[in-house]
Amino acid sequence: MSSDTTGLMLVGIGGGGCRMVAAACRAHGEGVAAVGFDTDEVASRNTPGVKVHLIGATRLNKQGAGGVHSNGRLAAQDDLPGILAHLKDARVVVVVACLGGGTGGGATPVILQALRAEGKLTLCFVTTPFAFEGADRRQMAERDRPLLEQHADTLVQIPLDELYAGQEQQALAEASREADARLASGLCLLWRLLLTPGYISFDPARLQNMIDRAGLARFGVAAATGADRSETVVAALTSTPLLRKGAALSGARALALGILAGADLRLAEIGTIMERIRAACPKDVHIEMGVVLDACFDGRVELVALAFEQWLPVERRAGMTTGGEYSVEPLAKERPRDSKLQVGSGKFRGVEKTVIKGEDFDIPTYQRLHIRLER
Ligand SMILES: Nc1nc2c(ncn2[C@@H]2O[C@H](COP(=O)(O)OP(=O)(O)OP(=O)(O)O)[C@@H](O)[C@H]2O)c(=O)[nH]1
Ligand SMILES: [Mg+2]
Repeated sequence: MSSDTTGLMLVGIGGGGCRMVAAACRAHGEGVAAVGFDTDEVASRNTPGVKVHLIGATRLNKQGAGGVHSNGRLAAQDDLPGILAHLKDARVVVVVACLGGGTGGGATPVILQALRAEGKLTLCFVTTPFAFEGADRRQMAERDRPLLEQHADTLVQIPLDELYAGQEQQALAEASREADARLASGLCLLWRLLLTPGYISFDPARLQNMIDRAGLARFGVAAATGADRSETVVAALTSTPLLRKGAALSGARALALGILAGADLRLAEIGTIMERIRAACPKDVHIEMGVVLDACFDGRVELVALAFEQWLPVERRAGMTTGGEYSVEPLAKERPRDSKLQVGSGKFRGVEKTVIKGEDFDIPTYQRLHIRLER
């Protein structure tokens, strides 16, 4: 579906990213402008709910990036014009990818960088691998993170270990279904908040303004029913593993909060929710809130929150474009790019090298850091 009326687009990259976007679309029903990109033809056919386009097909024979970061990057670079054509009507692109694989980790920074160059804003959700997936995948994810921070306007990192916290004794299939459903329903709630004309609205333009001034963020959702639902829903939100870790609310510089409820939501309940949310945040936090009333939420209250760790003053943004003299420590995404365009050799011939602070990130970590591998 096209984004031309809303300016919003949801994009999955790689196998996990596309599956999550598909799950969010299925949870929402009609009306989500969404698309996916993957290198793996078999996986791309297994995402009911979203159309997934193959990238890097000539280079990778439609077989996936095989966990190799440079394959994902090259696939995105090969097919960048086609990728951007699918996103041409969007002003704000919400990107979802799972780090640890080659496509999500390699293609996502390339696509984010190109979207920024086209003047679009990006809100990027990435999961990082489970501890049990091993050190290699974790290191790959850690390697991807600086590039994502550099190219996304707002980056939300979701460690899978935190998403699954408390579910360790559950069967893997069941736990993963539940956790994916939770993430998908979070994205779906965000979409409802943005697209349903609310009494107090939080529209795509507001989100656009927030992600333009923010950097890193955390994401959480919570639901409650019953007489004390306005108290319990805030308690549930503040104790959700994704928002509890790193004291996300108590350290937030800005907060986007959506309250989604049925027609039975009382004014006093909104008051209680906001009072408790403010109490959980620093005094000078900037809060943007929206309320959506929809019959599908009858009897319950749901909260969706994006807690921003950074919040730039508007003047600073203006100063950035006019070369202003502000002395605030630059955020990762504003730092002068010290990655340089360099031409690779061999199978990387003609392709942009990833050089950050003089280090060539195309060289495997163990070689760059001179780590001896056990055999
Ligand atoms: N929550 C969740 N995580 C997933 C899912 N599939 C994969 N992951 C995670 O995502 C990481 C990357 O896997 P994929 O998304 O399949 O990798 P990819 O981006 O397709 O890359 P290649 O397969 O190498 O082309 C894994 O290490 C897992 O941590 C999923 O369905 N749900
Ligand atoms: Mg894959």
